[in-house]
Parts: sequence; C-alpha cells; structure tokens
Amino acid sequence: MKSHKYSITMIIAMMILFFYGLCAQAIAQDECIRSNTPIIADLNGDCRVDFQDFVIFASQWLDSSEF
Ligand SMILES: [Ca+2]
Repeated sequence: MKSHKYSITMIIAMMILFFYGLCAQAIAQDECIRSNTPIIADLNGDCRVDFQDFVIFASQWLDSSEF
C-alpha cells in the first residue's frame, strides 16, 4: 500500500492556517481603507501588499536618478 506524505490532520491544519491568513489580510485591508493609513510596502496604494507591489519594486530595482 502506498504511504501518504501528509496526514489528513496536517492537511486540515494547513487549510486552517491558509484561511486564517486570508481573514487576517482582509481585516488589515479593511483597516487600511477605513483609517486611510498607508502601508509602506503597498506601492500601488490598494491597501494590500502583494505580488503587484513586488513587480513595481523589482521593475525599479537599481534605478537611480543620478545618471
Ligand atoms: Ca498593493
């Protein structure tokens, strides 16, 4: 019989952590919008720090106004 790499308990725990993360992110985004408090790493101003912000960061990596 083939053994499973992950137990069902581990899979359920990972799912709970994933959905907890989604809820925490939604709460933080609501607080950002409600209080109009910017998040430093939120480069496009949508109250979420995600891959879109990373793309902006990476596209300007090593850019300089000195040249
Ligand atoms: Ca953003």
